[in-house]
Amino acid sequence: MHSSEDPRPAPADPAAPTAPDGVGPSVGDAPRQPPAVEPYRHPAAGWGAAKSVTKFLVREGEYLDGPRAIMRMNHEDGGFDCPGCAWPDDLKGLKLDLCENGIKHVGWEMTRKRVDRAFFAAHTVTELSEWSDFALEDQGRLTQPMVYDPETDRYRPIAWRDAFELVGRTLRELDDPNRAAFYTSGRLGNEATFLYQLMARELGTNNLPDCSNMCHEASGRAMQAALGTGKGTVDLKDWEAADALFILGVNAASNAPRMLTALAAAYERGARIVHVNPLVEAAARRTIIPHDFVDMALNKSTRTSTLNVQPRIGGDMALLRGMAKALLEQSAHDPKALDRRFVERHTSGFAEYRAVCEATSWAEIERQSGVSRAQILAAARIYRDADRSIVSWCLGVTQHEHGVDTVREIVNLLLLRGNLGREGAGPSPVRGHSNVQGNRTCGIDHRPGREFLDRLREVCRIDPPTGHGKDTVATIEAMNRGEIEVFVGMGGNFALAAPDTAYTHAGLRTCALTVHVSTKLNRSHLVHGRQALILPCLGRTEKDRQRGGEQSSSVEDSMSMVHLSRGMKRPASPLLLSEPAIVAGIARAALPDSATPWEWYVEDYDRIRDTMAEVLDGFEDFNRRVRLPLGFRIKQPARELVFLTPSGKAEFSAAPLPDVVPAPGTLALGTMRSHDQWNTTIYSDDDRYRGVKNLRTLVFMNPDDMRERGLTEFDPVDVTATARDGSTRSLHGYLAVPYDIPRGCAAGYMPEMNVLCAIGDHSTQSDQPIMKHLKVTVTAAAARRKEPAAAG
Ligand SMILES: Nc1nc2c(c(=O)[nH]1)N[C@H]1C(S)=C(S)[C@@H](COP(=O)(O)OP(=O)(O)OC[C@H]3O[C@@H](n4cnc5c(=O)[nH]c(N)nc54)[C@H](O)[C@@H]3O)O[C@H]1N2
Ligand SMILES: Nc1nc2c(c(=O)[nH]1)N[C@H]1C(S)=C(S)[C@@H](COP(=O)(O)OP(=O)(O)OC[C@H]3O[C@@H](n4cnc5c(=O)[nH]c(N)nc54)[C@H](O)[C@@H]3O)O[C@H]1N2
Ligand SMILES: [Mo]
Repeated sequence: MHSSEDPRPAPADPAAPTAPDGVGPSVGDAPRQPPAVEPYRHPAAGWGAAKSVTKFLVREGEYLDGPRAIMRMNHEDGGFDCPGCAWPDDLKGLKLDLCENGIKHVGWEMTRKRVDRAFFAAHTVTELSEWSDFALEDQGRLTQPMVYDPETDRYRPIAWRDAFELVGRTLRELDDPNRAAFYTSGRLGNEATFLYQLMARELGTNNLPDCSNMCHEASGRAMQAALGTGKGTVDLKDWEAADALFILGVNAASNAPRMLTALAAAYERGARIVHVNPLVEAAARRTIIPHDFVDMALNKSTRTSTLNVQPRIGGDMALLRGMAKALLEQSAHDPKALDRRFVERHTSGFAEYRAVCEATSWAEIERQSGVSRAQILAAARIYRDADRSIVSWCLGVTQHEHGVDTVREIVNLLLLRGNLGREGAGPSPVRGHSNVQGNRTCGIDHRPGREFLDRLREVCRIDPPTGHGKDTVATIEAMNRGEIEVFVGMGGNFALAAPDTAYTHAGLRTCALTVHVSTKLNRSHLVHGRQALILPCLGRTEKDRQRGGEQSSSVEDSMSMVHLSRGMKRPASPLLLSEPAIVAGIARAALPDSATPWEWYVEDYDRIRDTMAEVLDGFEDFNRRVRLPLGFRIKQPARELVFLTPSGKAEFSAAPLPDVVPAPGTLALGTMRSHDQWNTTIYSDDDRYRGVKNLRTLVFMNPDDMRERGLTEFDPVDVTATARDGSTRSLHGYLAVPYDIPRGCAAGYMPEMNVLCAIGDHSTQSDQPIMKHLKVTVTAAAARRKEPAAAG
């Protein structure tokens, strides 16, 4: 077990689960305790959450600073925005609007532990590569810029000026700017985002891969095509006004915990809530409202679900189509089942859609969804009875081959009853990172629109490239072909978050230079190019002092609210720079003759915002409006029933149903997060709401599927994924865990299981890696081996 004082990795365990090519699964803090699984019988949030937070704060030594900072989080009077998730702030702004995982995430950033030069002097990169991902991040905050020294195989300190010059020179020497790629993880504030994309485009490339490419790319593409907007159209007021909420493919209690408050309030006022998920997650049961300490004291919980539907993995589209079919059938004698006036006035393509619904048989719908007709009718009835419905979704819907078609089916269903452009109704994707939506709004897009580029050209006086750049998957493929020489990661942990771990690592190692702007040490620093830099930056909780005084950055939440975030803590080290300052430093070095006033921008972020106001739609009067108590909401034409689509109307989509039924002997496996992790950051090996303790290397399986394979609880198994191109990837020694999941389906944790996601297995609709639908076989581990077997 790794304790905080002992930075050494756990001794190698020969029976430990293994993956190919020495790519080890990342394990949490207590890997050698015996695993346990038992059903979780308590409401979500409440005391379990409070206990877990206390344990975390004590472990992180944040006992003094933690609570005070947390009181400042998400406050209208100028605290910092919770870096945890993209759920919007409580509109009343008065209560403590926070949750267990937000607190952990803030604590993670505010830790007192430090990774200093002495640490890097003491450990070679080869040695650090053997450490678990937990152990790496657990060393604390990075303190100064470091450069890789191949002679000693160590990182050594480098002055900021020299670091910028190294990046600048390497970029200047490229014979083509498209040999560089600039990754963004969704934490980056809007001002830094704007400068970052400006730098890439001034250099001459649209190679702007981002975490959205793995997350909500499908949602953006689908809604753009259907409604002429890449975003959801509702806000929290709509959530408060809805009569029915449909929650698809999101584990809200863990990944958007503040949604629990909205669900409990909705249930209490009589709204119906339907959860669609192969697993019945904690948010589909009961909750104690995360910040309601009175309810906590009384142990008073609220139901958060009317109906739980468990489709097979990938079965959502068939289920939604079944609901639409039911409505259309019923509309013959029930005018409420179909809003004909809305459909006529505001939509296009209805006749084709109706025809495809009629042509799809109930037998096919039941088979593809894995849900009985009776249950589909029950969901359709709730939808029909509600005057105002919201459909909300996350990765369970998007990370599939047919993610775009499924999101379009969500829109189809909403259009049938005119659930758009009015209070309490509409599509509401739950975004991931706290500013991933803002990143797109502010220009991180490898397929930028014409209008945006024209405005950039005019206002910023640069000549931006117009062709499509590379997204995440294309970047990894290009690296492996030797076409990318410089990789810059603005936050995130690309080496672990991206699919096909071994292939991604091979790609990163081909680069001439890898640069990571980070707050903590992670795997991406160890899987490096011939030259490598770690550039440590301020976190969101920290004071950002520039020439013009203390600065704030803006962020946009899942519901298009833009507001300011201001850090309040002393920086973890005096040598940290802000992200805008780092971008400006690199830009100046890479573009010495640039007319962009990089340094001037960084002195006062208001200046960046003034330029953004001229370039970005909906940002007029940015500096004033962003200082309003709750910020401002970006105007959305679709919300006003103005559709920027070719037909000028909302478009139905009549796509055929995909075949998602697993071939005999195979399972559809979805990769997902545990409760105690934040993407690639693992807090512990527990997954409280699913009742799991001390185990991450597991496969959740239907008990009948286990029986069929002669497996019982905790039997070691080999998991082999077969890619479209026929290649296979395996994990060995994972433990089978019986779970309430439909037959033919299985689940396990990201990022460890990225080893199984072939690079070529990305959606032909969105290019998103198909992380929720791996085609796998699970078999008893060969001979219950004692030694790790060679991987296939
Ligand atoms: N605490 C915490 N918060 C986070 C994160 C974190 O790691 N930790 N990550 C952030 C990020 S970047 C993102 S994108 C979001 C992710 O938030 P989620 O989308 O909730 O993330 P996942 O854990 O991948 O879980 C997806 C859910 O989809 C379900 N699912 C799997 N396959 C299917 C399917 O075919 N159909 C349906 N209907 N459901 C399916 C799974 O059972 C699971 O409940 O959360 C954000 N918030
Ligand atoms: N198999 C599988 N793979 C997945 C997914 C899945 O569901 N299944 N989900 C995908 C999704 S939705 C996403 S969004 C990606 C996540 O991919 P990323 O965004 O790349 O990964 P994170 O784990 O969120 O990044 C964590 C790192 O960010 C850095 N960091 C934290 N705060 C800051 C900050 O304020 N500034 C800077 N510069 N750095 C900071 C720290 O160094 C930390 O180590 O993973 C994807 N990968
Ligand atoms: Mo995400």
